[in-house]
Amino acid sequence: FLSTKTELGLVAVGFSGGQCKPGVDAAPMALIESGLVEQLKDDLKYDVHYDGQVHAYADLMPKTDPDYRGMKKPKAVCAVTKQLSSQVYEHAKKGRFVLTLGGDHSIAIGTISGTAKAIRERLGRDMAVIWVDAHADINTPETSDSGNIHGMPVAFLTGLANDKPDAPFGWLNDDQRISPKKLVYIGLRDVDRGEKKILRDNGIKAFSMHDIDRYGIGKVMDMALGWIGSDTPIHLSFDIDALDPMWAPSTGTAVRGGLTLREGDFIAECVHETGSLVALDLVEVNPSLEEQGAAETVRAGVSIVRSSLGDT
Ligand code: EXY
Ligand code: MN
Ligand code: MN
Ligand code: MN
Repeated sequence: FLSTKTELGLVAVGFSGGQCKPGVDAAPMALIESGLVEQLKDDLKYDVHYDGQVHAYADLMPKTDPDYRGMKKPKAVCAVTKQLSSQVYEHAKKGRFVLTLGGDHSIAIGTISGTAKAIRERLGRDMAVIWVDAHADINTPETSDSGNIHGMPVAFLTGLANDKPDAPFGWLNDDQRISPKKLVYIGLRDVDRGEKKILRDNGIKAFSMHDIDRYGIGKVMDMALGWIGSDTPIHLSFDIDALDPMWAPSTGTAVRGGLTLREGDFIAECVHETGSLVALDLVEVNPSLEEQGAAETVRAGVSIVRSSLGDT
């Protein structure tokens, strides 16, 4: 589904407005300073297209940003995701693999909408999404208790939460959305009551930690990829909090009982092996939360990216 196997567009997104803890905006720089770009070029032989900056979108930040439908910072998240959507789209429409380093998970509204639109235009195909996370991030503004938009991106991307054309997320069109039938979760263990109902009512495929304990990660990946079907472009959205805090402690909403780093890498390797992966988000690394665990968490993030891009 890519123009060549080696063209890669990199977007660094220093944005933390989808949740309340500062520091997640520093992740792209921490990942890049640990040598990620050189590794992609020198070890994995990618032709990396990177504008050399961590985007903070300061010029897009509104003067005032009152809550709307209970959402916190709706204008800021809207402006950033809309801009990011076109950045990702520009890479994807040239047939490049798109790697986005976040940032909190609200940025997936931008990344997935960008690839979904480009894949439809280039290939006439609907894209699948594999969402690896402790959380389902599928609250609507109305079901959310926190109002944090990083707990809502999937609801907007699937059209389960909508917004009027003139409202913050009114910019999202059908050609930028994904079908709930083409969405698969892996790693869930902290899902809100309202989210569970949404997953059930819409027949959304989800593999929780319980399923991973029962079947093992190998069988779960067979089932997850079987659900999507071969020959379908895949966008992988990887929240570092899917990993157990033992491997990734420095993240805003850590939940115990998660994936080992090896299981996370295995998921990434399996998705890479399909040959259908067109984009990857790595989100929610927050180097400022844990003095001890920050370096460990950044290393885990680098490992997931490398595994997704064919490192073995
Ligand atoms: N479900 C909770 C909420 O909506 O606030 C927690 C969401 C955490 C989201 C993290 C990024 O994956
Ligand atoms: Mn090139
Ligand atoms: Mn998430
Ligand atoms: Mn999460």
